[in-house]
Amino acid sequence: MSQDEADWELYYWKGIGPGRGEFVRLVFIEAIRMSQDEADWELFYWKGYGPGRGEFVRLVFIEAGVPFKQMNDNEKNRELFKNKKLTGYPCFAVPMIKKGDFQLCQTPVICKYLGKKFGLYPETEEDIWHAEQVNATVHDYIAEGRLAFHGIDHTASYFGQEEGTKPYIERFIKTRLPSMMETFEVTLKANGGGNGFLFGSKLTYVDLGLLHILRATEAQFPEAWAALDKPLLKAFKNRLEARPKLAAWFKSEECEPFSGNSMM
Ligand SMILES: N[C@@H](CCC(=O)N[C@@H](CS)C(=O)NCC(=O)O)C(=O)O
Repeated sequence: MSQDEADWELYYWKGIGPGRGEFVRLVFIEAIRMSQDEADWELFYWKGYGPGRGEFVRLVFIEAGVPFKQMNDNEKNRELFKNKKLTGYPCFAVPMIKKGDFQLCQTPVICKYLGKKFGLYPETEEDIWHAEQVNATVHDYIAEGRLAFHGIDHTASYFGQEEGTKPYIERFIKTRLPSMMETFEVTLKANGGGNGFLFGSKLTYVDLGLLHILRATEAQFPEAWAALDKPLLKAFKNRLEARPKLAAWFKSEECEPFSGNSMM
């Protein structure tokens, strides 16, 4: 162990009050807090299977301009999550974010947490709760869409159930897709006519979630998307995709193309 890595020791009296030792203790305590704050954000997710649920989280980091490290070694993640070798606070599945000792999973919860932390968050009490509501609907949509591609066995790969799951995909395209898109269209419209963001006059983590499912829908169901008469949603998607940090990300090599077999 190098000298730098050795544990610091503080020699002081005990039992006669904090004394001058307290000056030193406070410096250590604040330094530890700061080093936690400055620790890198890490995002645990799969690599090579498409943007997946990880993309909801990436878009929040990217729009906020906050650097993050992609922990996307599939073998290591399999060991941690499938073989249950993860230490620290229990997390069921990726995506998971980690900073210092803090780790958190469940995509809608992660996005809300980061949105609040990075200022991509509504301003009023009512908007905060409506944002929560719309965020839940966004994640219902992606979960139902994904399920349609796994109609026979939702824990197995799409490959192996391509034929059997076709009716579920057809039903999703005919029923849930238009119904939920209509809900998103009118939700957008409810905020001053629908030419800005979902809530108030600032972008939030929910706008980014909606952007992702619109992109996933277009990629997965190009015909249904083209036929969809939802002018506000389509303009919203174009507007958000053109934001400089997001546009740069979508063009980058690191941004994975949609897999085409589960909206992911
Ligand atoms: N409800 C969770 C679902 C997480 C989830 O299903 N993650 C997928 C990747 S998108 C996974 O790796 N699942 C492994 C498993 O369910 O064991 C969320 O929104 O984060």
